[in-house]
Amino acid sequence: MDVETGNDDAEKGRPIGRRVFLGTMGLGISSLLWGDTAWRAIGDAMAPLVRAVPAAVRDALPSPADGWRIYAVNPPFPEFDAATWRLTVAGLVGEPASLSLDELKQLPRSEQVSDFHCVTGWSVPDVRWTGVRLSDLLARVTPDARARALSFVSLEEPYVDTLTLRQASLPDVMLAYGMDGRPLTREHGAPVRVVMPRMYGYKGVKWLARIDVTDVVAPGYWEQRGYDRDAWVGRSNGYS
Ligand SMILES: Nc1nc2c(c(=O)[nH]1)N[C@H]1C(S)=C(S)[C@@H](COP(=O)(O)O)O[C@H]1N2
Ligand SMILES: [Mo]
Repeated sequence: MDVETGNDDAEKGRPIGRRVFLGTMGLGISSLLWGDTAWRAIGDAMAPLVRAVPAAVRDALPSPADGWRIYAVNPPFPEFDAATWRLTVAGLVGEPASLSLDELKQLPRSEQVSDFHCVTGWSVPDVRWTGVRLSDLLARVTPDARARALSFVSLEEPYVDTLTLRQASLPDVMLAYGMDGRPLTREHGAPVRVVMPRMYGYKGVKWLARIDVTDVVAPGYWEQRGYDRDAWVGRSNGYS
């Protein structure tokens, strides 16, 4: 296993030649290599999402000045109710869990500053995330020997995405309940979203409801539509 990326042989999504080639080019140049056509095609693929947001919701969006674009596949955004919300962790684990937000916050608190990149080309630098390292949560549920992947299921159906167990165990993978010093807002996925800074934003499931621990990697929402499963920033182009 390559510790820096979490890859191992079984998890390589692409021929090694291309991966190494793009990997050495870095984000800026590999973006150029995409060329206009590929870039536009990806932009167009996500444009309907933005148009699908009802006017009332769109008006509530934060100013574009902060760099974020708010995405949802099935607006309006799910409503978070602290009295009923639970994060369920189930599947191939020794100890399934069902945690309230307060219980989740009792797990070791972690904070990091990282850049956020959407595969369509926009980024937000220096986002300060507060939450729980996924590895700390996994330690609590103890995945069993067959466990290989995690499916992150959103309250917003049918949004889902996955990480392999190795990827999920990288130290900067978090479940975030705070952003830039404030509780995570509804449009950004309250109460909790997945944060995987080394991969494109579509891996970061908002309005998280459940984590299924599985023995196979089930394709996520955008992966079912042709985007790379291993969405390493600068080393995946969004197409498989
Ligand atoms: N539930 C859900 N999570 C989601 C998405 C979505 O449409 N629904 N979009 C993803 C994509 S493609 C990106 S780039 C980020 C955008 O985060 P933001 O809406 O907080 O800006 O959310 C990710 N998580
Ligand atoms: Mo995205």
